[in-house]
Formats: sequence, structure tokens, C-alpha cells
Amino acid sequence: MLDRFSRRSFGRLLGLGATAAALPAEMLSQGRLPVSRVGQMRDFPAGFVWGSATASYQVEGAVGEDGRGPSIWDTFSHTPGKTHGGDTGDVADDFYHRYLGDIRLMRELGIKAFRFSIAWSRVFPNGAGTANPKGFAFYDRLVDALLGAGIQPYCTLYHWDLPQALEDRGGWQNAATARLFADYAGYAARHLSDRVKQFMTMNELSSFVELGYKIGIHAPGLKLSQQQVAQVAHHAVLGHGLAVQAIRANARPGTKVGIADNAVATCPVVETQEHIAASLHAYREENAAYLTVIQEGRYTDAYLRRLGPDAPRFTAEELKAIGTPLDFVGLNVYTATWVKADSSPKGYQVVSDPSSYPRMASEWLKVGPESLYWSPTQARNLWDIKEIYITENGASSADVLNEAGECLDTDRVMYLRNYLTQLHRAVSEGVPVKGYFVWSLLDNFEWADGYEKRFGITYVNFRTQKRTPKLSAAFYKAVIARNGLA
Ligand code: PNW
Repeated sequence: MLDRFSRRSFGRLLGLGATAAALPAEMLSQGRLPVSRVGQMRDFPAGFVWGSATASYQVEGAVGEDGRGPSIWDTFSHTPGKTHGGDTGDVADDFYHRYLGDIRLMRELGIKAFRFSIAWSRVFPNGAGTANPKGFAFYDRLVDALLGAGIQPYCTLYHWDLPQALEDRGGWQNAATARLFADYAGYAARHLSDRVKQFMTMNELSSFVELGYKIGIHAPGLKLSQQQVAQVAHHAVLGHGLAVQAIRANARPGTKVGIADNAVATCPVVETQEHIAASLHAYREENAAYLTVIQEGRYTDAYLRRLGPDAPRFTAEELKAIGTPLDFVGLNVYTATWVKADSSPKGYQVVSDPSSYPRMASEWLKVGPESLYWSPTQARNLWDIKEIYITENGASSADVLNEAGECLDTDRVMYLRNYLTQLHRAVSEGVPVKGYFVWSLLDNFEWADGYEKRFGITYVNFRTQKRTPKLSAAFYKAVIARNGLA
């Protein structure tokens, strides 16, 4: 390109004009650069909630302290061959002891909200019965410290660390787990809702159901039949619905209840009417076992037809509980699922991506910024949702510290900038997204990938526990400070 065009005409090609291409450096550094020359400002609405997210087993460590009972992730990660290099969450980020320092870190970045999860087995070491106040006290301290730092706590009640005692009685294969989850959720809401105003019942239902009970690469590591998996999924959404009711019954007025779901983010291959319509239809069907039944209180006909004799067994009363209306919907968005219209009875086709499709450091993490436009947009268009949060978005990168001790994760910055640009597009069209939580504040225990995959905007040396904010942290800090993208 530059062989054939001089620098100046290259600038013109970009629509900058000759002057813009030759702008003096001091104009840039003094901030006197006319905004029109570099494109539009992308402001978010006032009060937009910029947050960061973590989960109990991924950061806390302290697995044997203050009466915590074992969870399925203790068992699974200590089973040889299940995680990368045999990594476990025994220590992780030692967040249980270092949370005050990590809150300072958030403050420095200007982060307004922190999404954390409660380890069920700290509160009920056997999953049920008598509570363990010493274990619960950690979350009291955490919430108080967050509020003291001006950071709003957003609490997830289940981020995959089921008490082992419940797995021993069938785990999510057993409907009793759904009811015990609601008991625990009610307890947590009763004790925290004087200070925590937003609760999410569960994180990513399809991930823990399918990775844990169907593919077996996450705890509890089972490979069940299609019928059994459909039943596990049903118990998961039932647990969610019963927990919503239990939270409402126990929480102070004004407490909001939602979910953090990784709805399949169907995006049109080309933004034309036919593909957009197909991708909207696909959003409803691809999420039939989770977000759709939660929003509609019924399984779609196509879902029940597709499963036939393997469809879950359910009662009308259960469906009613599952469909209990939510105050907000949280969406975890990482990748795009490309959909095209076709003439099959389904009316759409999920496209398989070419092998050259760009990915981040995790094999599954295909880059698709449009997902952050389409996922909340489809959810709003289907169900007229009034309040949406992006409860997770982020990326793994092959992070290293350079000789100067910095982590210059330019690829993560590129990822975040492009995704946030698409989120801005949704917000500016009136899609009611109220906040965004970057995954994650810290590098942490990335489940089966152990410590090998890093998702933090803060680099963690797992030997010394030293924290080093990455370039992406500086990027995020700038986004928060100007409440938008430049
Ligand atoms: C989410 N996939 O998990 C979880 O909520 C986090 O705990 C996790 O650390 C984060 O995303 C990054 O992985 C996912 O295979 C796990 O598509 C797997 C997938 C997506 C999300």
C-alpha cells in the first residue's frame, strides 16, 4: 500500500485530509486536536456502571479456612489429569487474605462495581443444615470494604462451586439441589441485602451443565446421556427460579435479582433483514433450555420436539417458578455465533467458522465484537427486557512481563476496544444496558486451564502474589474516566 501511496495521500485515503495526516505532535499531546478529525466521541450514558468480575473458587484460595466445606472443584482439581498441570484453587489469588489490596487496585482504576461470588460451602459446609457464620463473615467484610471504597457489590450466588456433600447426593441430577440452593440464596439475601442491592442467582448455566455433566471437562466431570443432561439443565433453571423467589422473600425492599447467563450470542452473518430475522429466531431457539425458558416460563416447541423422548420431565408449577420475572438480565459475552438465513424447516443455519478465524489465547475464544451489540439487542427485542448488564466480557492473552516489568497486552486492548465500540452502538440505539463488568480484575484459576490462561487486566505472579496492572488496565481506567471511548 505505502509503496503506491505517499504518506499524505494515504491520509487522504483514510478521509483525514492532508492537514490531519500532518498534524503536529504537540497538538495531540495538549489535547487540542479537533475532535472531528479523529472521529466521534463515544460517550456512555451518565451513571453507566463500569465494573470488574471474579468468582469465589477462581480467586479466593483459603480452601481449608474458617470451616469451609469442600466443593466439587476441590475434588475435581485434585483428581490427576483433570486440570492443566494439576493446578488447583488451593491458593489461587489468595483473595481471601488480600481483598483489601485488590479493592485498592480497583479504586485506582476508578472501578465503580465489583461482581464477586459466594462460595456456597463456606456458608453451608455440607450444602444445607446449619450455617457457618465464620465462613459467611468473609463476605460481610468484603462487602463492607467495597462500600467503604465507594464500589458497589454485585453478588453471584452460584459460580459453579457446588458443595461436594450435595454432589454426593446426585448434585444437579437431583431436584433436591435446586431447593437447597434456594434455601442458601435466601439466607445470603437475608444477611447481605441491607448492603448488597444486586444479586445474581447463577453464573453461566449452560457452562456448568454441559461442561460438567455432558462433556465432563469441568467438575463434577460426568458424561451423562442426553436425557440426563436435559434433566440436569432443568434442575439448574429450576434452582435459579426458586432462588429468585427465595431472595425476594428474604431481601430488603429495593433489592434487585437477576442472573449472569452466557446466552449464545447469535449474530447475523451479514446485516440484512433476512439474516437479522434468522439470528433473532436463532437466539430464542439456541437458548431454549436456559434464558428462553427463564424469560417465557415454557420450553419452546422446537426444543421439546428436538429432544423427543429425551426431553426433561417437568411440572407446570416448576415452569412457573422458572419463569419468575427478573429485575435485570446479566449477559456474559465472549464470542459471536454467526447465523445465516436458510430454507430449512428451522429457518436458520449456524455457520461453522473457517480455520483462519481469529482467536485469543483460549482455543474457544473466537473474536466477535459484534456479539456485544447483538446479544443484548436480541434479548431486548425478544423479551422487552428493561435492564441489562454485561456481567462478563474479556479475553485471554499470552501475557508476559517485559524487562521493564510491564505487561503490554495490546491484543487484549484491541479486543476490549472493539467489543466496547459495539456495546456503545447498542446503548446509543436505546438498548437498556446499564453496566459492563470486565472479566477479570485479576489473572486467576481458569478452571480446567488452570493458571495457564490469563484473563486479568491485572497480571498476577502466582509464586509471589504480586499484582501488576496491564496495559488493558490503563485502557479500562481511561474508558471509565471519560465514561466512553475516544
Ligand atoms: C466464563 N466456552 O467461562 C466464566 O464465567 C468464568 O468463570 C471464566 O473464567 C470466564 O468465562 C473465562 O473463561 C466460560 O467454552 C468458560 O465457551 C467456557 C466458555 C465460555 C465461558
